Amino acid sequence: MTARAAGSPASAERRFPDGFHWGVATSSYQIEGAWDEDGKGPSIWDVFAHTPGNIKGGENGDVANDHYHRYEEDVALMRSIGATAYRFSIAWPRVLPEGTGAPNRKGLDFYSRLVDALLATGIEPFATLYHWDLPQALQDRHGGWRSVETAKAFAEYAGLVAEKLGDRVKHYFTINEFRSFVEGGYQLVDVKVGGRTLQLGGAPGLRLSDSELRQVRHHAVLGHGLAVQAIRARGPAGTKVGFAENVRVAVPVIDAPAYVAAAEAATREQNAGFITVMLEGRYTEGYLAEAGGETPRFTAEELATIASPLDFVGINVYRPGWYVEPSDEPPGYREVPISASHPRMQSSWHVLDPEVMYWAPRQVRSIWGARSIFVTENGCAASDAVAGDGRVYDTDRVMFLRACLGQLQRATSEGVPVDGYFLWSAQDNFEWIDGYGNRFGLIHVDFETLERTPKLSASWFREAASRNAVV
Ligand code: PNW
Repeated sequence: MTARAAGSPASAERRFPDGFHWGVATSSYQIEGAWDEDGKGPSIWDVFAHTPGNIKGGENGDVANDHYHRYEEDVALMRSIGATAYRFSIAWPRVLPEGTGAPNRKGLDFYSRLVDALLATGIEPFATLYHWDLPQALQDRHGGWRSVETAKAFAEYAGLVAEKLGDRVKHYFTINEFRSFVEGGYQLVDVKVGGRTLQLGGAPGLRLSDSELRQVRHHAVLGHGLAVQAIRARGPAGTKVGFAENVRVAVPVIDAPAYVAAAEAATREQNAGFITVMLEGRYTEGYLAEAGGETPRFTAEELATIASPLDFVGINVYRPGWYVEPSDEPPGYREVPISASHPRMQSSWHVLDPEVMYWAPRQVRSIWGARSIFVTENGCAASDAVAGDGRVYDTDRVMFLRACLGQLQRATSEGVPVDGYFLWSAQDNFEWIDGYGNRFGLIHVDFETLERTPKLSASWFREAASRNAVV
């Protein structure tokens, strides 16, 4: 037995593979501000947030973190907390104010300067092309993703960005969370909480039928496929592309073969309109049977486009989709209800189970044979506040990250090909309809003064990134 010096790391360090990316993530509308500066056109989120009653406290992203003007400070902060990669999104209406047509040079310049600042400090840029802020012009002209015209416009825009930034940005995610913006934006739901009715969802705030919704989903995945082709056609050779989807993962209640198989079948079916069709090029029989023939309307050629080959699969992983057990009845699995006392994190939807971070990438490989996977988001909201000594003690987030990354490391140690992890989020920011109350950042932001303060979790992240291990 060899003795260890007191305080030195355990010899059996839970390390990640060499070259693993330690990233942080944000999105344009949630941090940039400058909503109508330098020729930017309005997005559906500008319009939605400016409509009274849509956002908690009447808040909006007009200023947000003012990242548009403070990006240099923010890049330096990311560096100081040990990030080696940064996933940011590009605001489509900043680049193309009308959605199509003549590019806005000042908008493109902003992203060009951001990318230069990242590369100068040794942070690899990963750009998301659509994180929900559709140009309002396309909503007005075509009804947004209700029309195939928006899918075609998206490909135009994606190709343009790959052409302009492709000399420096080598990794693109087409669309962030198809499920969230389609289900939330095109089919608002009412939830009764304590006698009050809350609207859950987001821009553009429509209430379509299930049948119409299936067509919107189809246009979204088609837009992804067309964008992949446009990026390959117009970006430099070697440009890499994938999507970033909030995969709904069925977690087996028991780690036994019949449960694991039931969970895989459930995950494949429950993602039929999104990941499954993008990776398989077909809608499942279950999905089409449920649809009853009316929608989605599609051609074989469209399915081939939707399933254009990808370089990696990006998954946002926050919570278990649901728990399942095997069943003798079709479809061979049964959902197990989540108990009322199940632990949660601060967001109303955030059921806690770190093991989903093991099952999600494992299933993406076992169901679809993915050869490169990125966790494009993971994190939690917490009731962070600056203490009297000026520090932010987010012990719950430290616990959450250690547990989740422990499960991710378990997956990589079994050979699941995960090439990087992006923590949501680099900074506290505008959390959609929840406004600024739900803080997800490693860096605290005072939304009065816009002062940034790294939290305890940022120290944890820096240590983990520098050791490439769970700490
Ligand atoms: C993601 N859920 O949304 C988005 O990509 C981010 O913009 C957002 O700020 C972040 O996660 C935190 O909410 C989600 O219900 C929305 O499990 C809903 C869920 C997960 C993520």
